[in-house]
Amino acid sequence: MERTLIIIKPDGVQRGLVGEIIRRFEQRGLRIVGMKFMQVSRELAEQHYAVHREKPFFNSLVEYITASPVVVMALEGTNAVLNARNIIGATQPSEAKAGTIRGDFALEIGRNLVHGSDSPENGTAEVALWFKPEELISWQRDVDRWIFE
Ligand code: IDP
Ligand code: MG
Repeated sequence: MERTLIIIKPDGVQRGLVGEIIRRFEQRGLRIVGMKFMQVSRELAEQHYAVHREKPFFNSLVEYITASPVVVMALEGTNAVLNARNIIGATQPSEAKAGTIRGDFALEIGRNLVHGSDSPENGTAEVALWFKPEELISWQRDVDRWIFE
């Protein structure tokens, strides 16, 4: 089943939005297969955002994600990547629709609360970057047959 990596960034943790953000993914039906609270190292941040290395905002992005602890989740489900990105909303919060996390709680692109993988391939790669195999649990929920057809 498709997997996506979700990070509740430092602003989400500092603002006390961890429960609210997890709730939105959970109520949609995505299944948690990994979750942890951690301080991100500069090395991991640079690896995770390697695609943005040449961008002018790269340094501030690394500063942002390493500034304070984060909550990282691996979620699984039907079209997990796309469905999670729809829950998160547009990268620029002023373009994010009401009802999305960024549309409801964020104002600025450099304080946009949540990361979500942008393709199934990156979902797989990012889950492998952030989680050791033994930190991921393959399991079934009794309700799965009422969420996954
Ligand atoms: P995404 O998080 O919606 O996938 P990306 O384009 O992958 O967006 O960018 C990664 C993160 O880098 C964004 O979530 C945002 O925090 C930050 N970022 C992206 N573009 C800019 C920018 O133009 N200025 C400042 N920060 C940016
Ligand atoms: Mg991205």
